[in-house]
Amino acid sequence: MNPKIFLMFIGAMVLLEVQAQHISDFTSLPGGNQVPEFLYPNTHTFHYIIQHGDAITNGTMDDQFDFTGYVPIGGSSAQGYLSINHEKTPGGVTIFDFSFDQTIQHWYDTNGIPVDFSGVGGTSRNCSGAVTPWGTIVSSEENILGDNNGDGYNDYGWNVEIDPATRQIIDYPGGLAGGDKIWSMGSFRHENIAIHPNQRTVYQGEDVGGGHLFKFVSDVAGDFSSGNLYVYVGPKSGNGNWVQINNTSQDDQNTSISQANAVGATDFGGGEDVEFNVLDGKVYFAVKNENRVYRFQDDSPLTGGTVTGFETFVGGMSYTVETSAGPMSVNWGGGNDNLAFDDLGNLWVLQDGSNNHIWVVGNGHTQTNPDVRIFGHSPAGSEPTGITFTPDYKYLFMSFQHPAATNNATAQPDAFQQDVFFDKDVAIVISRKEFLGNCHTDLYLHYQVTGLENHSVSNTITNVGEILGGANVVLHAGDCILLDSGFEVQVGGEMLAEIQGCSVVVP
Ligand SMILES: [Ca+2]
Ligand SMILES: [Ca+2]
Ligand SMILES: [Ca+2]
Ligand SMILES: [Ca+2]
Repeated sequence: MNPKIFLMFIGAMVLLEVQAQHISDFTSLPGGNQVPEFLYPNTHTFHYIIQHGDAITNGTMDDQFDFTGYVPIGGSSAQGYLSINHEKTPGGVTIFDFSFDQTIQHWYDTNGIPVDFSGVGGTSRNCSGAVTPWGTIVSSEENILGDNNGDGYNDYGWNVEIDPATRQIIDYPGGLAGGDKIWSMGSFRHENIAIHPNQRTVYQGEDVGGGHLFKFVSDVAGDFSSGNLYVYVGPKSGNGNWVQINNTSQDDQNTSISQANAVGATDFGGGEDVEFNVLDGKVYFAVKNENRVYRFQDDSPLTGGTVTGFETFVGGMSYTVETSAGPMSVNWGGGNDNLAFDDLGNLWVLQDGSNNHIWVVGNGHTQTNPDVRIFGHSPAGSEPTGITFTPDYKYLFMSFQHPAATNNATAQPDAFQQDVFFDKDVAIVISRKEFLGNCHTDLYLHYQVTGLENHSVSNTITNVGEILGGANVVLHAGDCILLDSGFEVQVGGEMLAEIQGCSVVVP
């Protein structure tokens, strides 16, 4: 058979094999103290996106990276925007056009532009946030300040919605002219929002000691300009209620905290991310100073109603993680912060505190039958922040906030062999090796054709393109196999190599 065709078959096998690999397929790292390097599984790789001080359009990239949101265009996993929060005062958000080159498996960020918040008096401590199903970004202010600028609204303490294409904040009817914060969701130290699939219900935690858990239900799907606001009243184990508070007038919107206290809202020790799990229909809520992630069922998402089954999902204890060197007991520690579900229902938990691990809690985990692994260790001095995925869940976007300047002694090569120093705020993309940087390991392919046993011709591929001829072929870093559509194995061809992830084992 045509050697070129046969190698295309092997290429097809690579694709088939890698499709079976999910970003959550990895062996747990051991627990441990932070080191200057970013530690992650050897099945995965990362690629540098942008660091504090890098040039962007009309200036340089600000620091204190927090929510790192990929906004797909039309559901694409290759074309979108990347939005990075700056958790500082004055705060900020920088948004990039962001696209993926399939041939060399490389993400490109261009047109980095800071959002102009001057029309709403600026922002403070843009912490976590959300990507909406309708393609906007919500950035959450983790600070509150009264109305010093005299526009009638507290100066800080709101969510704000941004169109990533224009880098403009959304202007709702009423409110301020030219752009608003999301006044109807109330004023407090916001961490993020979690949006129910009904596109009306939003859950939001308050990041302060004695903070509360809120639910907002918009009047119209995909439109945050008006709706009802509720706060959770009940135990942290068992059943409770949503109690409505006022959010119509400016005074209502400025006084969410005092209203919540007046109705006996439940206090939490620092509410961090909330996420909705589409697989079980439950809401998950990280509380950093209680060292755990809770979950509960919201019985009536479109009204107030009741909450049932409030319980600790994960945290507050030690877990046995199965590392390549055997089992190891690791304490969950404090500071569970940002959350994200992948499409298999695994909960990714970023830890701001203790050893600043990136945890993955398996779908089906319970406290009596745990399924907990450690995906990564954030570099010394930093906390991991983010995170979001592409819609195909092959790529994870995140940042490291405030790494130690002394990490500059150690370079780590990324998927494109670029030396990265984790010594200042940085955003990265993480993936399995086969999906990023074009498998930067050499591949050795061997095949046999009936009647032409043991071809001894070898061929080295030096450029991206089709493989022409040769029985033994070595692919080097940066090489690429292009497959013809509709390719099939021809009579006489026999497969003698086994594909394992990014490498090929010759029997
Ligand atoms: Ca104001
Ligand atoms: Ca307005
Ligand atoms: Ca926070
Ligand atoms: Ca946070």
